[in-house]
Amino acid sequence: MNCLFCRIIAGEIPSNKVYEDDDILAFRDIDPQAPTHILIIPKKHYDSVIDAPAEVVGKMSEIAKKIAKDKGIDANGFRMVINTGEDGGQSVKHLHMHLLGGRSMEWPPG
Ligand code: DGP
Repeated sequence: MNCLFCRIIAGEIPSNKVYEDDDILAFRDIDPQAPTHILIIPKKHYDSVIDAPAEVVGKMSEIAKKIAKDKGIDANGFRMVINTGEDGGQSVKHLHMHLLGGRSMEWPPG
């Protein structure tokens, strides 16, 4: 298995888990870009959002909202980001959603 996130799901690589069910795992990003930076991933491997069914992306969104509430970043606001492909800045080729919060971010301006 050479997919990094599949190895995290399998427990071969440790992670700081914040949520897990039969379909979804969420864990803290190793290189946080905000005070709260959590990755939400499906346990079934999809290279990117292009390959994933709507139900999977929908469930990831619901879990992200739940975690945002649990972590107390819902009141001030947060971001849910899915980087896709080369130009989208996707470095790990296993679908993942970034949940970022805890301070305002610089983009978009204003
Ligand atoms: P992206 O650039 O959208 O593909 O985001 C990949 C993220 O994965 C990036 O923010 C750093 C994170 N990451 C990479 N390797 C590991 C790891 O081994 N453990 C954890 N927790 N996060 C990782």
